Amino acid sequence: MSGGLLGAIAILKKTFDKYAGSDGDKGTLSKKELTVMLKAEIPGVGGDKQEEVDKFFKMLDEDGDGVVDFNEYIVFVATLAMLFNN
Ligand SMILES: [Ca+2]
Repeated sequence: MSGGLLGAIAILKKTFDKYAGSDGDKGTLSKKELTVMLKAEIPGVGGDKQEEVDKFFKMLDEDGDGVVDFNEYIVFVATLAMLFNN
């Protein structure tokens, strides 16, 4: 799988796995993992400020269970895509 839309999806999954696997449950992003991901992948969105990270985390963690799973992450990526489209 490379290039095109499927390639993009594979990259999204790989990116999630890379950060989600750094501590605890490999299927979810903790707030710490999300912070690292924001800083590395989307510099300039406020990953340096704890309140910005908290805001992002709250936005991503739709079911409020304290971790971001793959579905919640994909919703976030789709939201980013919509922002870029405007
Ligand atoms: Ca969640």
